[in-house]
Amino acid sequence: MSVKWEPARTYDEIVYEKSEEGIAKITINRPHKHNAFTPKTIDELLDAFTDARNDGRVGVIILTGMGDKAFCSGGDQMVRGDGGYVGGDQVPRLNLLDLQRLMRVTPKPIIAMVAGYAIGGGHGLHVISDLTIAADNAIFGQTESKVGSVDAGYGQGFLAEIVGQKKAREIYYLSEQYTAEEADKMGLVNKVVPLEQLEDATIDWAQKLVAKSPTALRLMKASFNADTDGLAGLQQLGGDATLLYYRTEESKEGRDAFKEKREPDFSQFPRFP
Ligand code: S0N
Repeated sequence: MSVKWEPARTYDEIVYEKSEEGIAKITINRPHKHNAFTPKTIDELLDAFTDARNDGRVGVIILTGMGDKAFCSGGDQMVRGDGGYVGGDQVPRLNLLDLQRLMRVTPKPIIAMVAGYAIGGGHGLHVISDLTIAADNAIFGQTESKVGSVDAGYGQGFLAEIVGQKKAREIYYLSEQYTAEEADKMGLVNKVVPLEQLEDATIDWAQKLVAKSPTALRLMKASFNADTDGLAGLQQLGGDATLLYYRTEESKEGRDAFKEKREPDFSQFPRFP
C-alpha cells in the first residue's frame, strides 16, 4: 500500500508532504543527530502543523523522523544554552511547549510513525500524538533525569494518563529505555509492526481515518482532551459546540436579524429537554 506524496512546503530541518487522499506527512529531517530538534526545527514544525490544521483537505497528520534509526531524540543538546535551546537569534527558548499545545488543539488525528529512538522530548512528541504505530526496532524512553531537564506538563502528565502514575514515574526518574514490545505491553503504542511494514501500516490507518466523519473525529479528540486540558480543553470543546451552533438556522437568525436591523425571532426554534 503506498500513496503519492507531493511536497507541500520547503523547509531546512523538516520535510512536509501531502497526498491526494488528504494525508499530511511531517518528517523531522536531522538523521545525523537522530532527528534531535533545534528551535528552528520546532518553528518549522509549528508552521507545517498550522498549515495541516488549516487545510480543509487534510484529514490526518503523520509525524515521523527521517530514516529508520530514530523518530526523534529530543532537544539538540549541542544548542542547549542557559535557559533553553538557542537558535539563530541567540535567544534561548522552549518552543517545544508551543508545538505540544498546537498538536493538542489540532482537531485532526495525529499518528506518530516511530522507527528507532523516540527519546526525551522526542518521546514526548509520540506521547502527545493521538496514535502511535511503532516499528519493531523502536526504542522509547526519557533521559531528563540524566541530562538535567524536565518536560513538565503534557510530557509527564499525559504519559501518566497513558501508562499510569507508577510507570510514568519509573520512566522519568530512571531514564531507562524500553523496547517496542515493552511499550506495547504498557499501552504506550497502538501497534508494533515489522520495520519494513511501518509506512504501509501507518498509511492503512491514515486512509481509514480520512474516510471517517471529520466532525465526529474532531469532537472525539476534544472530548478525550477535555479533562486533562482543564479550561483550555473546555474552551476547545465549547468552541466545537459553537462551530456546530453557527451552522444552525437558530444561530443564523440572530446574525441575520442584526444585519436586517430587526428583532430576532427565536420562538420558531425548539427548546430541547
Ligand atoms: C538516542 C541515543 C540513546 C542513541 O544512542 P546511539 O545509538 O549510541 O547514537 P549516538 O551515537 O549517541 O547518536 C548519533 C548521533 O546523534 C547525536 N545525537 C543524538 N541525540 C542527540 C541530541 N538529543 N542532541 C544532540 N545530538 C544528538 C549524537 O551526538 C551522535 O552524533 P555524533 O555521531 O556526531 O557524535 C543517544 O543518542 C542519546 O542518548 N541521545 C540524547 C538523548 C537526549 O538526552 N535528548 C534530550 C532530552 N531532553 C529533551 O528532549 C528536552 C525536551 C525539551 O525541549 C523540553 C520541553 C519542555 C520543557 C523543558 C524541556 C527541556 O528539557 O529543556
